[in-house]
Amino acid sequence: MRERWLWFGALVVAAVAVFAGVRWAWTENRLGGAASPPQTPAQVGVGVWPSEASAEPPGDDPQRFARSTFAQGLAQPTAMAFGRDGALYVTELVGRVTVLRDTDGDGRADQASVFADGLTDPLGVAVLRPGEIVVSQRGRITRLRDTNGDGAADERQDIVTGLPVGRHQNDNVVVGPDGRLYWGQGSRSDHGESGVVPYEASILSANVDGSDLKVVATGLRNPYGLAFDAKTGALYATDNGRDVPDKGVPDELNLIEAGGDYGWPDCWGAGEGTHCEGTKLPLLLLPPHSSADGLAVYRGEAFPGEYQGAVFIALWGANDGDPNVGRQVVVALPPKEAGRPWTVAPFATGFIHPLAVAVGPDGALYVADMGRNEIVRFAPPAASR
Ligand SMILES: [Ca+2]
Ligand SMILES: [Ca+2]
Ligand SMILES: [Ca+2]
Repeated sequence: MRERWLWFGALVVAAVAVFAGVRWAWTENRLGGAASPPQTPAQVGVGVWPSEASAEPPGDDPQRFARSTFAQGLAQPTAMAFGRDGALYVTELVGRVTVLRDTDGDGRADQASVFADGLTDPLGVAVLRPGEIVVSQRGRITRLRDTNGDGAADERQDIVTGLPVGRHQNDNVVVGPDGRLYWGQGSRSDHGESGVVPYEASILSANVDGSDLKVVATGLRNPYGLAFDAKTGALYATDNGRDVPDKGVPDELNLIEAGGDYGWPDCWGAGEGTHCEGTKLPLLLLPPHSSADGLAVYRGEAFPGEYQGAVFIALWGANDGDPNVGRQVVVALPPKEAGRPWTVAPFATGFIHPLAVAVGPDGALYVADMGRNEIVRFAPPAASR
């Protein structure tokens, strides 16, 4: 599988290199940025996995990063978001939202409390303000608030309902720089075999009260993770490639442009399949069936400067259980010079099913491992701080 993948990657690089004549004007492609001219696949370089010869993942090297367990005993954590007060809200697949706090700053949570339960398959959480959150649960976006300061939500309102569900559902949710909510909306089917209904396989946005629901971008089969770059305003989203035909459809990292069509159901990878005309290519191709899911853009100050603007992505792993696919966190780096493709390499291994990634107010990287029911923290070793 790996050799076949490397061949595929090499062919993609060769094909793109032949046609790459126009610089990737990425600053023009930011969501809400200046209108960009129509792009054809030939105009963009697509990064492929892995971009470098394999070295020890930096997150596995204790000389470079201190790895510790921030919290254990969760129940299938799916998404994480920090509040301004440093509290970490974690959705768990059992239907719960747990709040974790590290009150003494030792990098280990010492308080855990249930903020809400009775939710259905929550896969996303965004913090509006301390004590007020938005959760993406199956078919609904729900706003929850703790009005009396006891640490548990006592107000609950479904602000968007009737979202399409099936094979996938609405995924993670974030607050954009414009104050609106943005979330990924997965497809009901693998490749459109049961038709495509409005809103499915897209990036959606609404006001924080649920009004003014809009489609931001289309053609994303299951955009599980999305994140804004706090510095540039760019919006990134992962996507899980279709299963049929089972010949190695890659997962993706995408830069989301308003109005963009990202190819699903018919077009995938770097212009494979059919009906690719006018669709947006991904920034990066990731291994087929790796399940590229949660992601975070690094703008903290703790990590070495080379990680500024890096996108950390959790690869959950193969749903057929193949232990050699995914099950790691990778780091995608923007090109150092315009016109070059993004690069991607392993960052850390040793997970069962990493799913969510967040950057803390301390600049550390937090990874929720759904397989181990724990949250792992990566920080520079104390000696180098
Ligand atoms: Ca602590
Ligand atoms: Ca309360
Ligand atoms: Ca795509």
